Amino acid sequence: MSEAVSTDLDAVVVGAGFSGLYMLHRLRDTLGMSALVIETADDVGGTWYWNRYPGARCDSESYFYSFSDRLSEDLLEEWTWTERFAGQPEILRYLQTVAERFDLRRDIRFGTTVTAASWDEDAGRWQVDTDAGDRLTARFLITAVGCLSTTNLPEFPGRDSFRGPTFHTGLWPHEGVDFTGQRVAVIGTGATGVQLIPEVAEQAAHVTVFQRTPNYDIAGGNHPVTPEFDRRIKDEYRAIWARTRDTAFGFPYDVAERTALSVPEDERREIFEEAWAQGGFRLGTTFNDLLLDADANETAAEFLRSKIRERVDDPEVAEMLAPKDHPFFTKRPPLENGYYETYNRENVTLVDARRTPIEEITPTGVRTADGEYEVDAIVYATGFDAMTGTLFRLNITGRDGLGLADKWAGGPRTYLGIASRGFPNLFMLTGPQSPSVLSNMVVSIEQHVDWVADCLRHLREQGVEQIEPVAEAEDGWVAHHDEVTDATLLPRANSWWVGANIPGKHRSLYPYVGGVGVYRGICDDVAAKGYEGFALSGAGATAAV
Ligand code: NA7
Repeated sequence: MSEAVSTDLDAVVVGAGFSGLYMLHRLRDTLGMSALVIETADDVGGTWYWNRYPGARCDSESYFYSFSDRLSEDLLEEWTWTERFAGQPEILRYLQTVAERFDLRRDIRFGTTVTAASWDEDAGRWQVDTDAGDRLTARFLITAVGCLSTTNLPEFPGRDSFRGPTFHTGLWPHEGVDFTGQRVAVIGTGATGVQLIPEVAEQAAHVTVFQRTPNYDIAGGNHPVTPEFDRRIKDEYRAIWARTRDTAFGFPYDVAERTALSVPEDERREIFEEAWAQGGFRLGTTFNDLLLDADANETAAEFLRSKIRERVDDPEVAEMLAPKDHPFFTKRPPLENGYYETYNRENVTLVDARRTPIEEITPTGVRTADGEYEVDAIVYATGFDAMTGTLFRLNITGRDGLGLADKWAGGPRTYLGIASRGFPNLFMLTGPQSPSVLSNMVVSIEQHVDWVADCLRHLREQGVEQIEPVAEAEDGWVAHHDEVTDATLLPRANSWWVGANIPGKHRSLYPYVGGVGVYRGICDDVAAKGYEGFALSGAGATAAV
């Protein structure tokens, strides 16, 4: 924690990950505004600062999980990714490079956490308090807190009685952990567990994995980037970015224009095999109805189950790993590199924590209905209170003392997933009801930051002091969001996308599934119409729609 400051600014930004860094650059260097970023960590990186567990890797390909030419053409040319899917240390180095290159750190207050943010109606400003005793005021409050930054540590009875070390993957020690010779319990088999388990199994004496829900893990197909590939990508970057901005998920490839059941079974299998061989999320783009039609979805689900059965030696273990209780892609499918083969090792045991749930953590291990598993260390790969967890921890209070958490007790209510009525001059980058985690995050981050920057420029040019969604626009967006959601299979699974992993959390789809290209079109249209759906007020305001 550093010395307390009291400052009046154009904008306070919360968070110094991808979105906070790019937002600061646009505010300060493009718009010439005064801005300060508040960041809990002692350096930049956000998600990539905290998630240092063994095997931590991005599931989007590195060449498009990076800032586009909108930030810097030179950086695109100079930076070379070493792997198809970059590991955490490399992404962190990339973000540190961005911070250095644009001299961003001087306007970031590290080691400081926002404790409250309140709208001061009389002053027309946000008042932001921090745990360092700062009292900042700013016209605009911009949250750049990421979607997966508040960890979920389940309240198992006896959890704190365990005598050995415990770790959460999202708060991994910087110095690393040596599991050599240890018996390790890993709880959780989401995208994180699937990356971590093979790495820990290489080192530990024994790993016991507690799996509550098996996932449809897809082959990652990670490999080093060749100089030829790197050159080709750099030569094609303009076209690549153009495509990412237009497709459904922000990846530079389209969803095929055919339904799964419109092709004969053997041909369908070939299509799945080909996508499987390419690795990554391409499997989800093979047919255009996998997320819409249960029968179509089942063809992909069964293909993935067959892959598990091919790779896992023990048929009983293979059946435990094969998901049957939810459609494919209704929970985020992890990408795996050798995950299933890990269960062929002598030193790995899989426990079905659905059939025999974890009853308690004891001083010496994990107890299920079947008995106690004695271990030396416990790794919680149990995920996050996604999308709203961190926003609520900011204790945001808007007009008339309205708390954001109170307003959203029955689920998020936003306009475009970026603003909420009752909270003037607040922008939430990759907020709930925007594409965010249902897309290539960096493409969605850039789109949000650019949209906010353009909006702030417009407000300045028009002499507008306050911007806030009107009720009809917000109601309309929530209704549209729900309609798009209900047309898909996504509500059918107990995923963190619907908040099902957090006891008591309102159940609704948190990210927007209408598509990155469609969403961008809607946002651009709103801007082109003078920020339709927002009330603009203050000296010189010209529109209130
Ligand atoms: P996830 O995907 O939320 O996975 C958490 C895992 O922990 C998942 O297998 C959960 O089972 C399991 N879990 C959570 N609570 C419990 C309890 N109480 N008992 C047993 N098992 C439990 O988090 P990740 O960190 O893996 O990934 C988050 C995102 O990061 C990922 O989707 C990517 O977008 C990047 P469940 O499935 O809920 O039955």
